[in-house]
Amino acid sequence: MTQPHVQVGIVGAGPAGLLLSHLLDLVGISSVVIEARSRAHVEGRIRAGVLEQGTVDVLRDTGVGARMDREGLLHHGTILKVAGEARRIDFQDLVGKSVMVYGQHEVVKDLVAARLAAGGEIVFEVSDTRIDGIEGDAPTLSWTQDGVQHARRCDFIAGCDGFHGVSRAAIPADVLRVYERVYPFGWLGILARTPPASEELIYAHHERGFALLSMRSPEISRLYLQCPPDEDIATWPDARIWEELQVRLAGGSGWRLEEGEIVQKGVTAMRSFVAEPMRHGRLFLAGDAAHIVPPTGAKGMNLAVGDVRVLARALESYYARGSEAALEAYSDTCLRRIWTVQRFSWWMTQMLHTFDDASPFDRRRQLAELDYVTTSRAAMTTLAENYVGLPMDWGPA
Ligand code: RFL
Ligand code: PHB
Repeated sequence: MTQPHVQVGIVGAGPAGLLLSHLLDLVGISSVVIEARSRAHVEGRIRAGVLEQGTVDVLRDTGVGARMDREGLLHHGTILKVAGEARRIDFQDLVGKSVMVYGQHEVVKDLVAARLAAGGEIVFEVSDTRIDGIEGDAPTLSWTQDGVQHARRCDFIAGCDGFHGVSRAAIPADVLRVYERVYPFGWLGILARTPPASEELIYAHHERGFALLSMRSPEISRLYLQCPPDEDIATWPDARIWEELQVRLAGGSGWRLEEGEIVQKGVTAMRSFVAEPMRHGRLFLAGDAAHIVPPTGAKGMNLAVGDVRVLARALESYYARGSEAALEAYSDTCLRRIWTVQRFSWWMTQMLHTFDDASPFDRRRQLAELDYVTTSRAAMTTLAENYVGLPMDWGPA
């Protein structure tokens, strides 16, 4: 079916694709977003929960932050717990910034609503997504919906289709370089109907493994346990999950988590991954399509926001002034920030988890690092600066 030309074809209605479409619309650039899953699925997918201050600012400044400001929970610090002893990292005191706890699926809901209210085009439940002609100047985005094939000529295509999408594979194998580290553990995550036992997130290092206390609202807790990467969730009945959380998070301190109904649970494997370059011809990768971080630093969605902000500005400068300089620089601009965040996410991960092959020396060194990072003001400042987020325009001046 022949359809009108669109300036930017966007694959994927996750945070990256939706925010890109929104930012482009604000500067008068047309886009279509195609999405493999249903609207209900993307709006209900429980994932990230922590927004950096820079992400909060982007959402607020572009008119999609009202519900976040009403319902999100502003956090001025976080707690690191080692063998039951809690030590606080005070973001406000150390770096004068905060983070917002607001679910990624809520951000997605707000962005879908904003795009539809502005007359934006989001095509859900597509299959057979194809990207052609990216090495020429008129690429095509094609898909099937309800048995009907569609094709759109575009100026550019943005691959925002996550780690398992098709965009990255459209870059020739001899051009793409991949850097990867797979961790020997995963996270078992639950959503529970119980008030969070702490006002701030608790990152707990325990000899039985890492645990994290997070939240979605004053009534809903989000909790994680380090587990084997291929763990069978069936071996974790609710009672076992609570028992393990009590041990790792409370650590014999007398304080206990309030247990409640577990409404969702699942296991996520953990990896660090970067694909370079993030641009080939007229295709630009953004978000998880180009990189994955382990969740310990709470960075995945924030990196996606950083990428699309850079891409939206580069496209704006192309359409407004005919300049390709920012598009040419897109990959290098994003990668500098991405690698800095990769380093932080890897560092938090190796510091907080237990490793089966750790020697007694490794164990003592890890405990010394945790002690240092929760005692030295310089070390706490480093953690805080990275956790609240590096400036969105991090990179060469
Ligand atoms: P997404 O969200 O994966 O969206 C990609 C979209 O593309 C669609 N798609 C296709 N559409 C059309 N055609 C195709 N062929 C397609 N193939 C795929 C998919 O259906 C999907 O809708 O990628 P995006 O937009 O780049 O966003 C990235 C974030 O989702 C991700 O980085 C974060 O969730 C990571 N993450 C966290 N990030 C944070 O910033 N803070 C956190 O606290 C945080 N915690 C987490 C996390 C991720 C987790 N999991 C489950 C991976 C905690 C967890 C447990
Ligand atoms: C979450 O609330 O889902 C969450 C919070 C902090 C992290 C990872 C996930 O580091």
